[in-house]
Amino acid sequence: MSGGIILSRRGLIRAGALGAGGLLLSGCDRLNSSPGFRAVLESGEDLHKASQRLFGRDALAREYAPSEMSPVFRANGSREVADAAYRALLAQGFAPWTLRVDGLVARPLALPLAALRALPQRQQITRHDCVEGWSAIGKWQGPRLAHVLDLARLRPEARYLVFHCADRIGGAPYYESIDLVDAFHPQTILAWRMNDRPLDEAHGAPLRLRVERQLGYKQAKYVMRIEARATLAGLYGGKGGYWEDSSGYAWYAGI
Ligand SMILES: Nc1nc2c(c(=O)[nH]1)N[C@H]1C(S)=C(S)[C@@H](COP(=O)(O)O)O[C@H]1N2
Ligand SMILES: [Mo]
Repeated sequence: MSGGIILSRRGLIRAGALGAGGLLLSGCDRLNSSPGFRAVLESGEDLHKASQRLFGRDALAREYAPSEMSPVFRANGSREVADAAYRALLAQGFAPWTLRVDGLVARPLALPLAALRALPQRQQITRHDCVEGWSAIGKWQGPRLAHVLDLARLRPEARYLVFHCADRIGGAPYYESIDLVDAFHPQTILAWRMNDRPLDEAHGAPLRLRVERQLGYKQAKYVMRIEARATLAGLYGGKGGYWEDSSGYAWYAGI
């Protein structure tokens, strides 16, 4: 596969033919043509998002040197998963596990870990910031989410990617979601490796999202399924994530 793919009003197009100017134009184009643009600017959270999008759509999160990696990277939220099917997969080293990619895609996928490892890999050393007041610098490796979406062929109606996780908190399933700008950002990866080792259970084995320009709770662990959707309405509490639904955390948690 050559080049990346990006969103335009007409759907997905190859980035190679456009260059950076084209990327920027298609971003502004998309915002301005969106019927809700004015309404979007009226809320504080969306203003934050809009300004990050207009002025730094493709800006990269800072990456660090190996010497700056935290000696300890704490685990937070779920550290173990109770689900019986998950425990059976863990016991088998996730050999029978597949990542399901479905919803608004032309080609639903079931990708084993070996397939994710065989895709071109990205490695990045970044800082994870949790709203609870701690940070840690770690190294992440995996394929770009963009690459997986390219294989699944998003349909033009798709606007969000939902990450369905294996764990529950207080009975409610953990889930998270991002929009297509973050989905196709170069640092957005499906990490199966952390600090040069396969992810352990505490940090989200076998696969987690790294969406580096957002806060810790967006970094979904134990990702079992990625669902492409046109809207977040009608899904659990409708706010696009476990913490968004349960505690009013911002959906767009840009840093
Ligand atoms: N599935 C799932 N993903 C999750 C959580 C969780 O409880 N379950 N906690 C979130 C929060 S609040 C943080 S800070 C990070 C913690 O990641 P870590 O355990 O690797 O430090 O994962 C995020 N992703
Ligand atoms: Mo967090």
